[in-house]
Amino acid sequence: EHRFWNTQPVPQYDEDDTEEIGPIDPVQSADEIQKTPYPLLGQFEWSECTVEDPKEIDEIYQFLNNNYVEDDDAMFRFDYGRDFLQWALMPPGWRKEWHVGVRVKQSRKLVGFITAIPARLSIHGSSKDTVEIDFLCIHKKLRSKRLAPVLIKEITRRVNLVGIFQAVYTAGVLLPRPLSRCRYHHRSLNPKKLIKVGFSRLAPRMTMMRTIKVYKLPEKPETPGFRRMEEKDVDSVLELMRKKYKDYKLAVEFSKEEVAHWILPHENVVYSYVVEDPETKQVMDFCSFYLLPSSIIQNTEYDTLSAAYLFYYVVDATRMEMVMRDILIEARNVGCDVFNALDVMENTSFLKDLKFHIGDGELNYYLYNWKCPRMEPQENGLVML
Ligand code: YNC
Ligand code: MG
Repeated sequence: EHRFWNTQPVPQYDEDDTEEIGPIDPVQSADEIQKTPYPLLGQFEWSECTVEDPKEIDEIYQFLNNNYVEDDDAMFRFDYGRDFLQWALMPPGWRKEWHVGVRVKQSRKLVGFITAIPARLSIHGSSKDTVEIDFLCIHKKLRSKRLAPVLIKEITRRVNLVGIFQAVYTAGVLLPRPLSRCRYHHRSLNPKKLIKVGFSRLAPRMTMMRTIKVYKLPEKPETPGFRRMEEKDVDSVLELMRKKYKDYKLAVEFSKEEVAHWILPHENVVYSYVVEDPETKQVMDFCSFYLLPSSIIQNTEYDTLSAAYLFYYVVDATRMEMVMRDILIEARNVGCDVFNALDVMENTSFLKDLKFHIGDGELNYYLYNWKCPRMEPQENGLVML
């Protein structure tokens, strides 16, 4: 029943789980790869987006703000900001030809979008140059016309042209075939607002006052040596990540430039902290979250839900709960209503004690053109935006 995905180099549902690791389709030589873009229906054309241009990023922002991912009940829609999108789409090694738009020829209106960024991954212990695919979106009025497969084939062609044949992507929908199936967990920071907008419900036999008390957090972080990450910490964070992330079956292998890009604090986008040994001043731990609000689709009182998402971290097990409580505090202090975390990495070791509740949102991880054994969420060290 997957007219498109059944034709693609991905494991199919009826295939046995494999112990084998490797590509599904053989590597193609440069002259085997089609040089011209896939054809689009007459009224549409391909358009490379200039994301560093304030006008174009605003256009992409508006397009995604109106058409991108919603929850199943259509109550909330992701509201990736302009600064966030520029950060997400321009990491070291980014390429303009991988910011693919579809426009209506006559009006120049943006109606489709898909992106790739380069990422070196470690998959079951071996390194691989891949891309991360994200922000696939088609205008609401053009849905179910089989346009998505054309966008996917076109980005694949553009990535293949530079000699990359594997990709990683995540989606809420179930497709052939997830490498790992993860779940979101949510920690209320502003329970009153979350209840008012229908994100959460008052538990049976609980009053609003008691609920607020349950989720109350200290005023400021309490781990000795906890502070914001600075430029001088990049080498230490890189070192911590290199040691830790090789233990996961799926992880990014960041360069120093990538640590600086992805982890250094960036107002309204990404927030990162280190724990410094109070005596030696050595960086012992780091942790980070990114900010991704959602539009509240129909509420007269509020139009935005402010959410933090747990991003990368390396924290010694003995300090895990304390450091994670501290970043909840930081997120609350920058105005977040809720803190979200997947069940990946070591997250399940603190989710319960820190009063996270399991959500109904699922996040499936997929690899394109790579067969390998499936993995449990806690074996997964990759966080996508
Ligand atoms: C999805 N999210 O199953 P079959 S996540 C992949 N990812 O194909 P049509 C998807 N495929 O089942 P529509 C998908 N959603 O018949 C649907 N599909 O084989 C498949 N929503 O196409 C679907 N953004 O054009 C079906 O559907 C085929 O008009 C149907 O368009 C889909 O960014 C979509 O959720 C999602 O904007 C664009 O609904 C549209 O409905 C929409 O008739 C709201 O499409 C926003 C939204 C998706 C967020 C994301 C990751 C995308 C990964 C794409 C796959 C990348 C593969 C690797 C490529 C590089 C390889 C190298 C090297
Ligand atoms: Mg379509």
